[in-house]
Amino acid sequence: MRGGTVTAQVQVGIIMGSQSDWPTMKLAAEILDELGIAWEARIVSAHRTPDRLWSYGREAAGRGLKAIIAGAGGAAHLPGMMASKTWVPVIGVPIQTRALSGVDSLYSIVQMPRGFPVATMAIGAAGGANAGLMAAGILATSDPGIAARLTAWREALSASIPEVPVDD
Ligand code: RP5
Repeated sequence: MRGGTVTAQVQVGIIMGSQSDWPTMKLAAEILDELGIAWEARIVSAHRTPDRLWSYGREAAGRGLKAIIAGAGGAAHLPGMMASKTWVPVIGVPIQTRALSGVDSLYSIVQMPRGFPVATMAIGAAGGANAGLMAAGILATSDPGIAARLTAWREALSASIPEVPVDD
């Protein structure tokens, strides 16, 4: 089974509808690794493995997960269905698709009815990375160590941005 720091209590679940989503979803995992947050990754498809989705959602809170990052493309029902099964915050990542460039994924994830929210990120790579940062921010509210590492990460990013543009 794919996971980050195997000795630590997993705090973030990264789920996706297909193996083909992993290149986007692993961008979230890389951020979590940088911030020292233990994660696990699972393929959990709303359409192809609905029973897996149901049991993952039913067990999420009891297993100690503090956030679930859910990525899917096309008819992307996974994040919303997961939000219907658990109160653990669900962060949705719209996968960039070939047919409709991910607008289909975005619209499938973002328009949740009142009562079952999904925190929806940008389409594609930026959304994958930002999902990791969003999960870290949720954990940082109750973990000073993560808060300190996230603050340092953000400061390093700001410091890396040049003030003056140069020719390519
Ligand atoms: C969705 O269908 C997955 O999340 C994926 O983005 C998309 C295509 O899946 P594959 O046909 O590549 O397995 O369920």
